[in-house]
Amino acid sequence: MTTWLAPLLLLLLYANDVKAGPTADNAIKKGFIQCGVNTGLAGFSQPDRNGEWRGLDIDLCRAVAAALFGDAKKLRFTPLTAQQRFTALQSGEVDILSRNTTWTITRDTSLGLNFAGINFYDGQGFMVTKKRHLKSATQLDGAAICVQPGTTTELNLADYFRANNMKFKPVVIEKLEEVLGAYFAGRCDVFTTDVSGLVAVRAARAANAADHAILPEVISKEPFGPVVRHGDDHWFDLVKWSLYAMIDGEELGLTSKNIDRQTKSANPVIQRFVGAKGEFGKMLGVDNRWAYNIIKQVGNYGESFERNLTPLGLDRGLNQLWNRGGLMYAPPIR
Ligand SMILES: N[C@@H](CCC(=O)N[C@@H](CS)C(=O)NCC(=O)O)C(=O)O
Repeated sequence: MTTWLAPLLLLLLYANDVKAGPTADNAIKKGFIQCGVNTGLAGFSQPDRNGEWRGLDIDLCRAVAAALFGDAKKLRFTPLTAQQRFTALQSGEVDILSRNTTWTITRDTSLGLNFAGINFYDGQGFMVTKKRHLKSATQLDGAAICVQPGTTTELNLADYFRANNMKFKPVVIEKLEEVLGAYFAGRCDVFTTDVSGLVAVRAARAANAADHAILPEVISKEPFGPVVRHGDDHWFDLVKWSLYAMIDGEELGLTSKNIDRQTKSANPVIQRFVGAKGEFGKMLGVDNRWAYNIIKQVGNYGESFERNLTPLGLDRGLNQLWNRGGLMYAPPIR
């Protein structure tokens, strides 16, 4: 075969036969996507009174289901502790992990996983009871600190105390219920996790939220994102672009309320987004209305944030769009 023919054939093969990949094929066969989520963290992933899972991380899974099936409901959830989550993904028990999981080089490489983007920028903080009258994390020398294992939290904690030449007594408990129980019962002086987690548990689990203070120090970078296994690039692409569609949708001013009207827009950027122009869905191995379905059924990133996180008192901060002073930035759909 001439040397130029092989790449040409390969290109033709790919151009004509784009699929959503084995994970998607399997999900289609099952009729749903299995989504690994938090066992119960307000704003991110928690069942409501009717047993419906709600939260920013739930919406991400709903977006992928909307893109793949045209139906955001074709989902099942597996609640996972920090320690269980990566094995559940590696073993194929879940198709996607969407659970306040920090993107690190170790997880992205040696665990055999891929982070499909960032859906929340956070950092680690400390919560204490107000009656201790603490003003700063630099006053925590000798403290007993409640922390969950298998987290970046546990590792950053050790780094921070070493770097500041302080000692601490780790109280390491796997289950969220139990670690919080230990903190609220006074078995530790401090509870440490991502600031969003502190805000969520203070709002949703403390007997009296006003009794607890979050100290001003933020000791790490915690970029959270959805995670997939190595080895299925098509699935990786679909998850990545489902998140991007939520962010691009917000940037374009497309909401669950106005998207139907906007399908008639003369703006070519919007025409591409809703699938009126181009074959972007086909390139992903799904329907060309994939992004329309996401916005219609789930909403844009800002809508998801406002529905899930604003009620807890979290502001957009770093999670604002890039053109409004934040870091949320998605590549163009074109
Ligand atoms: N972002 C950190 C920490 C994530 C984490 O698991 N945080 C705890 C504390 S809020 C949690 O979500 N626990 C809930 C559970 O174990 O189900 C990581 O990826 O390691």
